[in-house]
Amino acid sequence: MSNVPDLHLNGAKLLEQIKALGDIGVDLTHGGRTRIALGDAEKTGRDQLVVWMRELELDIQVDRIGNIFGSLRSANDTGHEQPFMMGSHIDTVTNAGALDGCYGVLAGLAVQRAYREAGILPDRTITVGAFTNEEGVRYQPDMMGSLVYAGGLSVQEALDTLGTDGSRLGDELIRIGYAGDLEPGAVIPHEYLELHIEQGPILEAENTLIGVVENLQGISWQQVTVKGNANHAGTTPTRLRHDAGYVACAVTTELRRLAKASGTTLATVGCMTFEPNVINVIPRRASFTVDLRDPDEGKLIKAEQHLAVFLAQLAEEEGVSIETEQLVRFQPVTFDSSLANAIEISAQRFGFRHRRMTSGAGHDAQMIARIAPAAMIFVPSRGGISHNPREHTDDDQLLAGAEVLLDVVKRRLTAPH
Ligand code: HGY
Ligand code: MN
Ligand code: MN
Repeated sequence: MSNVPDLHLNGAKLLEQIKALGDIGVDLTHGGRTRIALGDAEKTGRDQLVVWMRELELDIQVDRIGNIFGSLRSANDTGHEQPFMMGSHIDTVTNAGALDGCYGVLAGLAVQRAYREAGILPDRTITVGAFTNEEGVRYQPDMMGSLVYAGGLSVQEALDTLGTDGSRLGDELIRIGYAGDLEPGAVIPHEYLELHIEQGPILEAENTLIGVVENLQGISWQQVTVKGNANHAGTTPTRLRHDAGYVACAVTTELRRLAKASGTTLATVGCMTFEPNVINVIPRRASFTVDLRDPDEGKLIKAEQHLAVFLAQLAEEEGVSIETEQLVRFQPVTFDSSLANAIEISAQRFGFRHRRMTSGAGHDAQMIARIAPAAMIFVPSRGGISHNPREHTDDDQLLAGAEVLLDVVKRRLTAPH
């Protein structure tokens, strides 16, 4: 007789909590919500999550980098059992959708709620984590809380990180009341599973409901600063210019050419500022960011090398100086095949169309994969849109993803392996 418990997902509660969390930090001017890590709106989101964890009578812990954990302990867990962990993040980019990160955290609570509502304890402790600063908008690197948790960045270094606004991360953590005392990584998960929206166009284009995420592409973030000479826009011949603005735009154009030629490398210049930023003055300074990604480490290195050579050439030709600072460098990650197979079997069991795929976006799972078997489940994003107020996944798709999550978890907890 199978000892897999008969559990039921409370879909209405999950959808209600996704909506309620999505209402925190709403930006009525530009749309969406903005809960930048460790800001006031994110604190409100954190507080709301803790209330929902308390309602489930979870054992709540906060670690020194502000990661929040809610555990539904098994009957024989004296506090040291390696939990089955699910999680993601509740911080957002600016004018974000309501699902990125939040869906995975709240679906994890829904799994724990299914046990609570059935009046049973899991055979293994189930922990849900909300990791600090996944987006890396204010403090780099992104996936910071899970990176510290996985031992990839020291707590002290993370706490001393200065934000784009000059604030110190550790001070903000204290200010919002989430400077916990649990040592990050004190509890190593037995396995980790993250449910997330795809944030890309593939599942929708293929009319497929479940993404079995086998791997995640490499990420390289750089800050580039170009120093030229300010001069009069009307009197300075082109050949005499040292135009930092032109250099920044030339790099952006070259990166698009490189990406198209490569076929798999993606290149994004997301931030760009000029000084003095005046209509009739040749920019003396340009500062911009470069986000390069590729599933293949060798191709990512090639893209970085091509950029470095291109910058050196431009500096020579334009008579400017160029400095680069590496903000993030994560190699591609392969997820656990046994967990991926379990996700695929679960999707088959439900009769959901599914396909194996690579994650284009970075996720906390890529960090936890350093210390435990980890994998991800994707559901479709309408129009492939994310990091945008128009981010959307249909309710039945959200619930299908959560059903697969619950199914995989309850079977992993009861299957000897
Ligand atoms: O940048 C990323 O891919 C993630 O959203 N932090
Ligand atoms: Mn995310
Ligand atoms: Mn994101």
